[in-house]
Amino acid sequence: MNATTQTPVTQTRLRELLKERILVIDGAMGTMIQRYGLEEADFRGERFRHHPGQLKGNNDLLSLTRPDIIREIHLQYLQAGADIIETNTFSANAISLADYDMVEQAYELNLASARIARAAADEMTAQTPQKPRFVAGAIGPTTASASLSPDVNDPGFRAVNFDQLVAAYYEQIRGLADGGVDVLLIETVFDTLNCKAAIYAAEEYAEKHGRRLPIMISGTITDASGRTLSGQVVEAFWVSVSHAELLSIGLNCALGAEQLKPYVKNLARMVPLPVSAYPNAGLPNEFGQYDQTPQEMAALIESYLEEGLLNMVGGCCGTTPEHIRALAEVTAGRQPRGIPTPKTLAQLSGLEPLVLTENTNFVNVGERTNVTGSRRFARLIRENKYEEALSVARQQVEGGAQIIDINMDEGMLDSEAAMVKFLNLLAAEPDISRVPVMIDSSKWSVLEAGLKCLQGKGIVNSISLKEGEEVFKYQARQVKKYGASAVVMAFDEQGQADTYERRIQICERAYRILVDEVGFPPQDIIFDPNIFAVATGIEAHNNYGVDFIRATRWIKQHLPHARVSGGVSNISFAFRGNNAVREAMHSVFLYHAIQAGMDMGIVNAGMLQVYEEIEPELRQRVEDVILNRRPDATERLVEYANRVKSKGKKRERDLSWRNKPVAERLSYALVNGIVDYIEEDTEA
Ligand code: THG
Repeated sequence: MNATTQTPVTQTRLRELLKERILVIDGAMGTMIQRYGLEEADFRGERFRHHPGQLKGNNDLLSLTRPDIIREIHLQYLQAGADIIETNTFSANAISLADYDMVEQAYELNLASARIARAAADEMTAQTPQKPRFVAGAIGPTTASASLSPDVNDPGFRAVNFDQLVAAYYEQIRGLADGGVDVLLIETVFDTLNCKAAIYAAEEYAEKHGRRLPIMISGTITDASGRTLSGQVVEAFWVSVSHAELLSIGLNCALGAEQLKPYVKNLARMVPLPVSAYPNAGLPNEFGQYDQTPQEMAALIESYLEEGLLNMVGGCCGTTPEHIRALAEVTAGRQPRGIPTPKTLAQLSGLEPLVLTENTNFVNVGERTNVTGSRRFARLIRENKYEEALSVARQQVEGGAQIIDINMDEGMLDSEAAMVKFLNLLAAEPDISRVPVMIDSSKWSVLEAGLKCLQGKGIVNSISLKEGEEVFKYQARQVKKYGASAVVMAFDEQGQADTYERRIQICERAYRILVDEVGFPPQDIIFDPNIFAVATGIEAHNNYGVDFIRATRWIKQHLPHARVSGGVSNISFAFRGNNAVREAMHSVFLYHAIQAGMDMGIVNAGMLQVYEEIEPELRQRVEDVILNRRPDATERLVEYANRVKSKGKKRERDLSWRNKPVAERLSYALVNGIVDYIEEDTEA
C-alpha cells in the first residue's frame, strides 16, 4: 500500500475517533527493550560490526539490526489495546545520533522504524477492522537545547541553534513520512524552542511535498515547579506552539500520573484541542526503576477521566503492555473530554503567558532596550557590556513593562549578532524572560535571527507593504511559521501614511492580504498607524495625533480581532530634554488613544504619569496640542515648556537600598541581579 494515498483516509478516521472515545497510546519502548537483555553484538548486528564506539543503548538502531524485536514490542502493545503506537525513533535525529557517529543513518532509521510500526499496525487493523490502529512518528527533543546553555559560565552559549534543529528534524520527518506514519508526535518537549524548530520543519516538509501530517505535541514538566526545563509554565508552552495546526497537545514523562495531573488540568482548561497524557509508571525508586503497577496507574488515570481531562492516554517510562491493557480497560466506555470552542484571543508568551482579552488593560511595551532610543543602552551594547544592558531590560520589567521591545539597529553594530547575543543572554534571566519579547528592526534579517531565539510567542516589529505585496506576504508567512505576532506599520509602496485616510486605507489593505491570502490569524495582527511628533513648528504635523487616534478607532471597528499599538515617545520628540512636558504629552496622548481602542504601546514604562494628576495648566496646553484644538497650541506649550524646563523631573527607580551598609548593598544587588554598582561596592 502506498503511504501517500493511505494517509489522508486514516487521518480523517483518527479525527472522527477522537470525537467518539478516548484513544489509547502505547507504552515505553525502552522498558520493553531492556527486558530482552541485549548485548553490544545485538545492537551492532552484521552491518555495524566494525562501527566505532559503543552502540549498546542506541535503541533506535535496533530497527535495523533487530527489527524482529521492535515488531514484537509493537504487536504486544497493539494486542494490549493501543490505538496508536509510536515508532522506535525517539533519538533518530542527526543531533542525538552524533553521539553514536550515526548522523548519516538518520533518514534510514526513521524510514525503517516507521515501516515496522506501519506493518504491525496494519496487521492488527486487518484482524479487527472495527478498531483501526495508527502510527505516530516519535520525534524526541534531541540531546541539545536551543534555549539553554550547557556552560554555566557562559549563559549566552548554545550547543545547537534553530537552523541545525530544523535541518535535523526535517530529515527525521522525511524518513517518518516515507515510512508511512499517520501523525507526527513531537514529544518529551523540555525546550519549546526545540519544539518550534520541529514544527517549522514539519511545515517546510508540508510545503515542499504537498502533504501535511497532523502534529501531536507532548511536553514535559520536570519537577514540582510546574515548568519545563527551559522554564515555561504549561500555559506559556501551549501559547508558544499554538500557531501549529495541532491534532492534540499534552504532557508525558518525568512525572507519574499523580504528580502530572494538575498540569494536565491546566492544559485541559484552556486548550481548544484534544488533550493527551502519557505519564511514567510513577516516580523512579532509588535504583531508577519504576514500580507502579498497572492497577495503580489505571486507578490514577481513572481520576483524570472522572474529571473529564483526557482525549488520549498512554504510558511513558516504566510502562509495559500490562499497563496499557489496564489503561485500555479503564478508558473503555468513558466519555472523552469535551473540546472547548476556540476563542480568537491574542496570546503571547515568555516563560509566562500574556493573554489579551477584550477586558485587558493597556499593555506597556518597554522601549529602553533600544540602541536608537536610549543613549545608555546603545553605549552598553557598543562597549559589549551585556550584563549591564540586561539590567536595562530588568528595570523595564520591574517598572511595569509587560513586553520588552528590543532594537539593535545601528550602523556601527552587527545588528544580527547583537540581537542574537542579547536574546540568548536574556533567556537565562527568568525574571526578565517571563515577559514576551518584541523584536524591533527595520531589517528582515535581524527580525528573523531574533525569531530563531525565542521559545515564547513574541512579536515581530515590524512588517509592512513598504516593499510591495510579495515581500509582505513572504514575511508574514515566515512570522506565522516561527509562531509570532506581527506589528504591521501603516507603510506602503508610496511611503508612510501621514493622513487619516492613508492610515486606514493601508491597514485595511494589509489586513485583507494577511487574513484572506496568507491565512494569518487576525488576532496576531497589531497595527501601528504611525505616531509622529507633534508641536514641531510645522503646521502639517499638527493633526498627527488626532489622525492616529481616529485611525485607531476605525481599525478597532472595522478590522476584527486586530490590535493597535504605537511608539508613544515619538509624539514628544519636539520636547527632547524636557521630561516633564514629554511625560505629560505621553499620558494625555494615551488617555485619548486608549479610549479610541489603542491596546498597547511602546513606552518608557517608568515614565508615565496619571492623567488626572498632571498639573492642570500643563494638561490643558498639552491637550490643545494632542487634539489640535487651537492654532496657537504649539506656541503655548513651548512657552510653558521653557518656563518649567529646569524643574523637569524624572521618576527614578527606588534607590533607597543604596543607603544601606555595603554588605547589604552587595547582597541586595545579588538577589535582584543589579550589576550597575558591583564594581564600586566590591571595592568599598
Ligand atoms: N512604532 C514601532 N516601533 C517603534 C516605534 C514606533 N520602535 C522604536 C520607536 N518607535 C519606539 N521607541 C522609542 C524609544 C525611545 C524613544 C522614543 C521611541 C526616545 N528616546 C529618547 C530620545 O530620543 O529623546 C532618548 C533618551 C535616552 O537617550 O535615554 O524618546 O513608532 N512599531
